[in-house]
Amino acid sequence: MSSALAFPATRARALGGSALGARPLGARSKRPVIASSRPALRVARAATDAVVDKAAHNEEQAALRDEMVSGCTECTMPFEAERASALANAALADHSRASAIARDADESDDGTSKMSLRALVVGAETGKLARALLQKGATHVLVLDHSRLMLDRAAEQFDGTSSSTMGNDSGARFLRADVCDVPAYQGPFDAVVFNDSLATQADPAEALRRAVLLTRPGARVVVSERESVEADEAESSTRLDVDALVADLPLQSTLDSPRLGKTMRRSDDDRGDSPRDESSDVHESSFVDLSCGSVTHTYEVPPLFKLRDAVAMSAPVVEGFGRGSRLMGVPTANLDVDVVAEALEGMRRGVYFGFARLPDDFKHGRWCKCVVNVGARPTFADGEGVTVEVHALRDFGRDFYGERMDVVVLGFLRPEMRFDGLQALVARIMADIGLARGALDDRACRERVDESVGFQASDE
Ligand code: ADP
Ligand code: RBF
Ligand code: MG
Repeated sequence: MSSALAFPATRARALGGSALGARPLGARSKRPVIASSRPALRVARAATDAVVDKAAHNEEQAALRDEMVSGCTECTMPFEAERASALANAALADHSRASAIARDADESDDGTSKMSLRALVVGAETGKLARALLQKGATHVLVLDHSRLMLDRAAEQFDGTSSSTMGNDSGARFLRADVCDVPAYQGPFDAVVFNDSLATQADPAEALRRAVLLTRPGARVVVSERESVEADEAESSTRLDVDALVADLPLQSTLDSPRLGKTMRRSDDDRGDSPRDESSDVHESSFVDLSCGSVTHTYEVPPLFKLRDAVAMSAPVVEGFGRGSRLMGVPTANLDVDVVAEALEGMRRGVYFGFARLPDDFKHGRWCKCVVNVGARPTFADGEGVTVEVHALRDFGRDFYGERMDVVVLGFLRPEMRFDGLQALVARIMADIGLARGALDDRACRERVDESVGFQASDE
């Protein structure tokens, strides 16, 4: 069964300037060739090379969708309402923030909640999903699409509705933009839904990474791709491997390693040391729902990115690249990687938080908070090789090359990624530092360190 939606003539309603056309570094990206059940898109994919220009790709997608919309006065999407409802449930149902908001609303005198729940929808379609999200508890929904006409159509869902969902502060907003170009201040989001849009991104892996970076701990990430019921074998076999795309992202899914785990233990996880059933974990966080003509995957950003086990490292501080992260305002003590090689095993590239100290320094011997980057600095062309860089959140007032540094890594913040320049990287590092401070202030986190490593963390 499918519901029909009549589209009357429309006027431009999409908000904001075009974020399309901004060409980030590395705009040329490999795009998988994916078959689509929609003829227009299939033609577009077949016609392009594997290597495409992102801006051109987005313009092409926009044109195709504009054409699709302008060519239909009555648009029928299979399972439109059912699918919107199922996706909104996946994004919000049992969401701890959604229940907190409901509690908050219950407790407030006028029944309105002061808390917000922000959702990001990538792929406007007919606007039904944005509407379902608002009905099911989201307070803000930002809808992205490359096609202005598609956004206009989706926005029409909200014409004539009560002003309570269309005020400046809450409700749905429509933005013609690429998900990779959404500025951090639009978030953080509690839910992100790729609404049949991931496969048509210029670089699906990068789009997912960027989206996850816009989320807050505990957020849901839902990826749903439409698939025709009569999908043949060839079509099913070229389906996006979403689980593979999220493999490097801090999403709750499978356990990569029993020691560090891709899955960071939830702060409220009371399963203690009881053995985890790995297979059931997979199904809890990621499932494929073939109803409503879609394949849907649901993931969760761990509420607190705590590692299952703390990782202790102790190594001399060596010279880095001399580029001077101090110029960035973020000096990083580079640890001798040969000395910490064993600890690094099983740690994936990315940004971590924990505590650090200079054990041989009387004045600075106490533990202080730190952020740690384990990675290859893809923003810069300074070559291969993983480095371990520790930025201590303390003013030492001096350099300490050659001295031993102890580090206890407690949590994972995000995967390492390539930024469009120094400014963007520094802005993100500042956000990392904020998140790390918050996580390390958490009493449970500190107590766990005290227990597992046997030290009393300084209050700095
Ligand atoms: P390099 O490229 O040689 O690593 P950086 O510009 O990253 O140079 O500076 C790092 C050096 O700054 C460290 O090796 C250390 O001696 C010093 N330093 C001073 N304060 C800090 C701090 N808070 N965190 C890390 N390193 C610091
Ligand atoms: N470099 C990157 O290229 N991408 C990153 O995502 C990245 N994240 C970092 C996060 C933190 C908290 C720190 C301290 C460094 C990070 N770096 C990253 C490394 C940075 O490029 C490096 O410190 C400087 O280039 C100096 O070597
Ligand atoms: Mg350094």
